[in-house]
Amino acid sequence: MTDYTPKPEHRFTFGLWTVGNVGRDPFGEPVREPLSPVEIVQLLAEVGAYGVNFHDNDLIPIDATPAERDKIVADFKKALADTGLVVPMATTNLFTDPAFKDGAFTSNDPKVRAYALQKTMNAIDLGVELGAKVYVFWGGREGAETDAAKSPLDAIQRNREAMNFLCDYVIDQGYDLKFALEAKPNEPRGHIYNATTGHMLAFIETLDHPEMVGVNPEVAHEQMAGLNFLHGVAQAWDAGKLFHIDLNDQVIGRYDQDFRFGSADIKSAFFLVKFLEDVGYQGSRHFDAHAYRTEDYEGVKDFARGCMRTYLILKEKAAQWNADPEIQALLAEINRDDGETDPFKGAYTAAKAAALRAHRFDRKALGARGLAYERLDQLTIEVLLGVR
Ligand code: GCO
Ligand code: MN
Ligand code: MN
Repeated sequence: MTDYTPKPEHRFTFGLWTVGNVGRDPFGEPVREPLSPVEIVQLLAEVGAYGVNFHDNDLIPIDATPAERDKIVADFKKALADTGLVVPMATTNLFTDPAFKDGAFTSNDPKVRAYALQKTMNAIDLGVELGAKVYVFWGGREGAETDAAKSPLDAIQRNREAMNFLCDYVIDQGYDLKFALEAKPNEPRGHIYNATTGHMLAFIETLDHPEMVGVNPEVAHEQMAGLNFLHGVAQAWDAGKLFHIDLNDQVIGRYDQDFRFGSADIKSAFFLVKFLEDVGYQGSRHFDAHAYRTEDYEGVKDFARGCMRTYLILKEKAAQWNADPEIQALLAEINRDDGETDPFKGAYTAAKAAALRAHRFDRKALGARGLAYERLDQLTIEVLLGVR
């Protein structure tokens, strides 16, 4: 058995808001006493995390005075230095305050839009001060319950203006910082603009500085909508845009459950880990999830340890899958190529097109061939169930 101890090279991070979640939900009061940011850093160090991420107001209350801010930042920096934890990512809370009830960058009120920009500039400064290299934008309130209230075209345009403004702000400050846009289809709004990672990837190409902007896909956000998360991640990777990733789990079609990574759909989690490891993704493995509401802080530690341990077990399973001779033989057979199509391969030429048109295919044989995907999938399940 391998060692499943989390190490810095695994890049496991958690948000202050994740292990610090006190279990409030729309139907019930908190079930855990709040921890201070310093206590959360200590908890994360105890379970073996590499980094801690935060929203501006996870660290500094929205009404803090400058003196209070300075004290909180100093205490937090000391906790980081004492534990060795780092801050790879930061973000802005643009959803809790009632000012953002109709969105931040997409609000109909120009004062709210300007306030959102100001709040984000301050939060970027804070993130950079603490070492963040990735800045996440999750527009939880950037949406609508009724399209009577706002044209989606206005929303797209306002969002673009905000991103362009903030990219230029970062360039102007000389910060070494990239943006990662996080999509979600709904919750807390009835509908959220740029609902999926695919929407975000298309939107990014319309910005003034697309090279600075990538995505932060989240497992639960695509699965809520019944989508295949891995396919969105692969598209982001292919586009060179996988700047960050939010790992958690979710039953398809439910509310945003934020379950422990790998706890609901182990097979999807396996193919996701296998993909990230196979392609050599170097970014944070950020667990944007929280413990069940049934838990005390010992349970929160079980939750956090479980996220990392499951990731490492699945990483080991992925290596086993890649090394399994029977699986590899099936893959070789699936991808068999007898060279028949070599004359037409690659980029178009008129000669290739003519040769392709003249070629006679054995269509019946193509359709008759069994692909053995049942066998392959069963072998995958047996790797996962630990019987191979
Ligand atoms: C959610 C989101 C958030 C964001 C966070 C960082 O569904 O609430 O996933 O947790 O990831 O705001 O931007
Ligand atoms: Mn989420
Ligand atoms: Mn998230």
